[in-house]
Amino acid sequence: MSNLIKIKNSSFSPEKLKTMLYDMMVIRSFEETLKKLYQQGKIHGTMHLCIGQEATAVGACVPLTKEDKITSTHRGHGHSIAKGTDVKKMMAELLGKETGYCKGKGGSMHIADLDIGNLGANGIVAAGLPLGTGAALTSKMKDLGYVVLCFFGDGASNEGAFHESLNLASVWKLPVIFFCENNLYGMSGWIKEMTNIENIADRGAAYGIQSETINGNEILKVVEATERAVERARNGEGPSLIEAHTYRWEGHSRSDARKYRTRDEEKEWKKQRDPIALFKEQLIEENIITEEEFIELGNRVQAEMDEAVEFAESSKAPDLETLTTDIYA
Ligand SMILES: Cc1ncc(C[n+]2csc(CCOP(=O)(O)OP(=O)(O)O)c2C)c(N)n1
Repeated sequence: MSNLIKIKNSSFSPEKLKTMLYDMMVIRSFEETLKKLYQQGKIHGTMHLCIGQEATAVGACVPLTKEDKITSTHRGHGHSIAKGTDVKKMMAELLGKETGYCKGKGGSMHIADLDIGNLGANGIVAAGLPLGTGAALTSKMKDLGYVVLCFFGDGASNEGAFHESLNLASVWKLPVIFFCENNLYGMSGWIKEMTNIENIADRGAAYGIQSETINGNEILKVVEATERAVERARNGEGPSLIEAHTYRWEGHSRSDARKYRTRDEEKEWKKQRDPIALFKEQLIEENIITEEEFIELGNRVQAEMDEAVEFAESSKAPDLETLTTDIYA
């Protein structure tokens, strides 16, 4: 615990700190619920879960306003929830119902909500970076004042789109934050076999971008680093690259037997570095919440999830006649 940022020195009210914990718990509960619904055959296709990565999603969105934007990845449920995307409409989308964000025709990887600055999840690895860079260019050229934060994975940092985006964002001094969730694996590819550098953040130097590597499982460290980057962006000092170390507890997608890593490694991350447990302990240690209040938060999360499932299950499936509407190919 000694390495954690002291809450008493942080600028957040107890209420705000509890909201951060609550939001992380909602993300985990949302995905635990998806797992069950998937097993019951109520969710079709696949999905990519971010259980274990809740602190990066929530922490990175805390310093953003509603007007600021995010772009996400194929592993986007947590990012969306952290930015304020409606959980009920997300649940309906995953269950393929017409009350979902894409009327039930997009599923897990196509959730966006422009009203709250969520420019969307994306099935194409690294595609969120040029999209976010473009949105940041718009912000700068039209003097709109918003900042864009692009989530991406360690695997995505090997794509050309990553390098082109960083280069242009730097040259044009765009208000964009490149936020890498380094969870050690891209599908079954271990980072040490995929890159020959110590830190992905080191790549920022090649483009003249302010970069740092942080512990992505400690939410306040994520918040602090993102705050610094947001301030730079708002001051016209251009982009930043943040590499946050974290871990996805589940497989890459539902069909992954996780043969490329050991069960001991997984256990170690779950036991020692669970972002929710770490933050909860910290809040209890510093008398921000009690064990009873934590249980109460858990009950509230469960009620929110039950409501979302009820909403999704009682919603209508799209009519067959709409099969070819809203299609852009
Ligand atoms: C351009 C492109 N190449 C390959 C794929 C297949 N693919 C989907 S996810 C993934 C791994 C991405 O790893 P990373 O960026 O580290 O994100 P993580 O899954 O770890 O969150 C790959 C290779 C894809 N969807 N798009």
